[in-house]
Amino acid sequence: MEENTDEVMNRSEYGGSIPVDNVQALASKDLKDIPIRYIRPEIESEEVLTDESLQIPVIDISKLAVAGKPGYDDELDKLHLACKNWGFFQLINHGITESIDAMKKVTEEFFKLPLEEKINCAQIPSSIEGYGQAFVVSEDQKLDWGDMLFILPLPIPQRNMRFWPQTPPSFRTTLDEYSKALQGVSMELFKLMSINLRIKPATLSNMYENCTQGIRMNYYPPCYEADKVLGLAPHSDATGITLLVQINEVQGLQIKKNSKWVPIKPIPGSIIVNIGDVMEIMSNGEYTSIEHRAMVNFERERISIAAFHSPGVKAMIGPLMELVKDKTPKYKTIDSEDYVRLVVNSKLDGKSLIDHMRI
Ligand SMILES: O=C(O)CCC(=O)C(=O)O
Repeated sequence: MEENTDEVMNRSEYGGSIPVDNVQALASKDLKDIPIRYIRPEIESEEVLTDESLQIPVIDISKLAVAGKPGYDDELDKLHLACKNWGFFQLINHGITESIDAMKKVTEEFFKLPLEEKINCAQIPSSIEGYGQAFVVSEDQKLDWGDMLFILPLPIPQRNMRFWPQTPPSFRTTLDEYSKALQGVSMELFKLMSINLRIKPATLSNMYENCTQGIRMNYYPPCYEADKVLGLAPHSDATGITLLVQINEVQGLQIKKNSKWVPIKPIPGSIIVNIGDVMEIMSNGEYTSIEHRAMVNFERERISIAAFHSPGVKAMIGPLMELVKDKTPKYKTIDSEDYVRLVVNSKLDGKSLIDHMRI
């Protein structure tokens, strides 16, 4: 697990987040009132669907292992429709249960550590990695009811080990293993998406082979005003695809469908996959990134682990040439570094980032 300090310095030029209070510590105090910066009056007027029959598609990736086998074509179609119409699906039979379980365990242990230990991995000015909060870009911005540990495990030569916890002792090897396992699953998904988008399989795999992978471990403490705060503000992911798992059965993820919030019920052991803005842009809008948010529980903590996969730093972010040969591009093309700068310096705000890219 080596690191290359030159590259790490380049990464830290992207900018960071303004430091704010640790929410886990705040929540452990006997608060009389939740500070106003966490209160989101808009939540009250937004409709949340309670009809549990509306759920994201479930994709069984074991049916997609060998082309032509019974069930293959149907599952491939299902995947295409999930990417087009939902931008979200649950992936089952992915074969990496052991890595996920191990990662869940060390993440839970990390957040249980006293604050003095966790801040050994704290964010530093101008860096997007570390323990703290992300996307705080102004002093009067509303804040999320949650803390996070964000690490960029890939590409390996650019790892910055100062942000990798040393407690619990197996954290680093577990994250290393988890990162590889998830990269494997995402490459499989890119291969299948290439078939569905009718582009050369090498187009996406070349772009994502040396991908930038960010893993964000989100900790949402319980809140006695859980109906007035947000664990994570509404946003679409700025990246290619995201693979998300949650540690316990406490629900919190909601996605926006037809202007209403739909609570997601994760299937135990599944991975929730979503299309990010980069994939929407590259597919010239054929696939859609979807706004989602994380709610907080009144009594119980919630922990989720999101793994974001973006093309390598040399890639251009724009519609794939193969898809706009005979069509008008709907999005601009910019280089990866400018795109990352745009992401890091924006607050989470629905799909506003992709609006900057729309032509
Ligand atoms: O906690 C969740 O379920 C959502 C996490 C998420 O959207 C993110 O980390 O970007």
